[in-house]
Amino acid sequence: SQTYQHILTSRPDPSVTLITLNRPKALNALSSPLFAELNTALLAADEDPEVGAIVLTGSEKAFAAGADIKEMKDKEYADVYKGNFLADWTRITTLRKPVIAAVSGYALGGGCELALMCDIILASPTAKFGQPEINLGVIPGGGGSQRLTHAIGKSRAMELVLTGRNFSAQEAERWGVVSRVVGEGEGVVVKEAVEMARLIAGKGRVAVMAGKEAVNAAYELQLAEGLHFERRLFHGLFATKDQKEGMAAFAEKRKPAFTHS
Ligand code: CO8
Repeated sequence: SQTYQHILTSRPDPSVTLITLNRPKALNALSSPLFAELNTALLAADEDPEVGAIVLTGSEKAFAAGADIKEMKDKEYADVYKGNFLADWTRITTLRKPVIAAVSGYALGGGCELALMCDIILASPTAKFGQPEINLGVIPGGGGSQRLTHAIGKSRAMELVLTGRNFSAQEAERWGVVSRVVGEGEGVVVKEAVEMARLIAGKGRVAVMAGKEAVNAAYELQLAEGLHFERRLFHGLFATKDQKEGMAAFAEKRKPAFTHS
């Protein structure tokens, strides 16, 4: 398997890829070299037929403390515009398989935005989210003004983006940013995220992909179009072996053996 400098990859279960951001000295600050590796690892996991779900995590101290400020500080407008800076930092949103973020410690700026790009966020009680870009004379550049506003509403998003204050795991749970806060303890959030990934990977993968597509459509489409899209995906699943197996297994009072086809 490939070796990386800024991330670690492992297979805690044959059906799950775990990607760990690994720049401990910089609190996992997100740099261009890190994203190049992250994108390679994400794409490899998305294409691996053995893998059904992906977990993205950082360290106990930091999921990621934002984009690498030292890499950014001397950039000029013409550089970032011509080079389309950040354009390839959203590759994770194009994956077909579910990605679960397991967040401990700081998830600030681009770190918060990267978590928001994932399909599900689980948080440790130590998680600290925030969009502190305003303190650096800029604004969020990776969806913080958009995905966060969708998640928590205008007034809260406005407060966070304009004051730059952090918000706690408990606030994130109350506001629906995270699906839940797990129990205390080192490694607990990663363990729970891997367990959830394993559970999802055991479902029919065609249905899982369709479910992800359908929920994501709720962010892009008007209600009538979204409902229509969902209905068509639902109809389409009757062409799969997994639908026949899933419903036959229920009728026969046994566990389904999905073949992802
Ligand atoms: N960039 C570069 N280096 C960083 C970053 C960062 N974002 N965060 C921390 N580091 C480095 C520190 O410089 C320090 O390095 P050194 O030891 O060489 O001085 C090391 O990590 C440890 O950090 P601290 O000593 O500061 O640790 P503390 O525990 O005292 O503080 C904090 C932790 C509060 C998290 C603090 O490090 C901090 O405020 N970091 C910056 C947070 C921030 O402003 N983030 C937003 C960055 S801008 C951004 O993210 C734009 C997003 C663009 C879109 C991205 C799309 C995915």
